[in-house]
Order: sequence, then C-alpha cells, then structure tokens
Amino acid sequence: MRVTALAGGTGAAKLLRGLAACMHPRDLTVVANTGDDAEIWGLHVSPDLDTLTYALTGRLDLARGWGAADDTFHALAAMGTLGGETWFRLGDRDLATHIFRTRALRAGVTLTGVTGTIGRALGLRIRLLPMSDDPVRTRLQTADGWASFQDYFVRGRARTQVLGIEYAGAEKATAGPAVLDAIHTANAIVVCPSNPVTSIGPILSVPGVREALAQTNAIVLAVSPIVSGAAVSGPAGDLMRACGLPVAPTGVARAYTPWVDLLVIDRGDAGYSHPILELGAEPVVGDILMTDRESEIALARLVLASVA
Ligand code: FO1
Repeated sequence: MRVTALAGGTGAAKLLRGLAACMHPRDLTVVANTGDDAEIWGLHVSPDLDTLTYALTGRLDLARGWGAADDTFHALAAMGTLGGETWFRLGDRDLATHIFRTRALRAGVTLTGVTGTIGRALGLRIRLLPMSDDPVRTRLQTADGWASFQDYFVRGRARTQVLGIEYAGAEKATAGPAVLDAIHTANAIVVCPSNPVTSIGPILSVPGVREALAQTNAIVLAVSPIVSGAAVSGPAGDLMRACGLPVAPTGVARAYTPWVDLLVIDRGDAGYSHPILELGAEPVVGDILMTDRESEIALARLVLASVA
C-alpha cells in the first residue's frame, strides 16, 4: 500500500515513526509544512522538515521535540556574546543542516532537492517532500500587528491572543514537483495529528492541494490532534478558536471536510462520533495518545487497518 502523509513537526513525527516501522519506507511519502520556515542568522531554517528528518533517522532530541539529539549550543552562546539574536536556539550540530541547506538554495538548488540530499546523507528511507519550493509563510495577527510564526511561537511563547491567520505567498506558490502526484497516486492519505491551522493549513493553502485531496481515489484519513477538549501539544487549541473552529474532534472534522473520509479520535471522545458522521466523515475510535514507541506503532497499525 502506498501512503502519502501530510505532516507538521513533532506530533506528526511520532505517527510517522510508527508508520515507517509497519510498512516498507519506500511506500511512504510525507508532504511537510514549510509555513514555519524562518531566516535566522541569515540561514534558511525549516523546522518541520528537520524535525521529521531527525526523528525518522534517530537524531531528534526527544525531550525538546525539535533540534538534534546530544547537541551543544556553543555557537549560540558566542552569538550572544556578540550581541546577536539568541531567542531562536540553533544548536551546533543543527547549524550544519541550516548552513548546508542555505548554501544549496543560494546555489540554485530547490528546497525539494536539498531536502532529498540531506535526507539521503542522514539515511532517511522514506520520501520527504516540502509542500512547495516557493515561500509560503504562516503569519499571525495579534493586537500588535502581524507576526511570523516563529516570532509568535518561540519569541512570544504563543502567549499573545491571535486575531487572524494568513499564509503569505500561498496564492503565488506552486506545489512541490512531486506533491500533487503523491496525493493522486497514493492508496491512502494520512493527515497526521498536527495543528490543523499552522501545520496542515499551510499545506492546504498551496494551490491544487485541496483539489487533489478531493479528487484522489485514495482513502483520506486524519488523526485528531485534539483529545479531551485540548491540543495534545502546542497552541492548536487557541489557533482553532481564532479560526472559529471548536476545540474538539468536530473542529478537526470541519477543517478537513469535504475531502476527509475517516477521522481517528480518542476513546474518551467517542461521544463525538455522531456529530462527526453528520459532518460527512466516518469516526474511528482508538487510543491515540503516543507516549512511547509501542503506542506510536499501535496507532500506526490502527491507521493502516482502517484504510486497508
Ligand atoms: N522551538 C522553541 O520553542 N524554541 C527554540 O529555540 C526553537 C529552536 C529551533 C531550532 C531549530 C528547529 O528546527 C526548531 C526549533 N524550534 C524551537 C521548534 C520550532 O520552531 C517549532 O516547534 C516548530 O516550528 C513547530 O512545528
């Protein structure tokens, strides 16, 4: 079975680790969010691409959920001594990835191309595709004006109330060269339990992606990132509220209708099954919290059994 997943960073990485353990990695394509990408110290940082690459090659710092394991922060400290910016913590090992990517982009290589090169060098066995080679940037409107995602999330610690969201550049962007084909030719599409607004939303904003999801013959399954009325991690709850979506599995269903076929929800949220059906998706009830490798694999098995 060929599976194409839509993914953000940390939450997605857990399910993808499970899927990669349950199927031939060659049959797994991941379309990743690049709406969080930022320029830090003049370098192109792609947090979700790197989180997924590190997680699927055993290099992720599991405690933080981002950056490389066993990293040090000597360059960051030196930057601080110089009076440079240190609010976005780039580790020393991680820095090599950003320098390598930035040099390739400046030499004219596409983001898809350099993501493939980095993945091959690190032993990544699945196919990882940025959603677009063009800049699409998630921006959040607060009382102080518009902020980039990393300004809101890391610098501002996601504490400011969000009034609006935009995906700047989306209308002019083209989907990555293999992205639409990966949606059309898959047997199943898996929307990872990522933030519907700032992780999956940017992917959906790329022209052609929603249409491909609506037209594909693949069965489309999403896993809810909301359990018991709150996001499993991160600011998904606040951001869904800001978009007028209920912070509940029904809010996730609303974000993904009319193209989602199945929505996997937590056992404790089984009471939402009927409203989900009314929204046009079929609920699948299971244990969806991934706290260790076994639960990642168990959820991956449930996902694969549901789409089979
Ligand atoms: N998240 C933080 O909360 N603080 C950081 O200093 C930080 C640095 C960082 C460096 C590289 C990288 O790839 C990710 C990093 N993140 C950091 C994570 C991050 O930006 C977000 O988790 C994602 O954008 C959300 O998917």
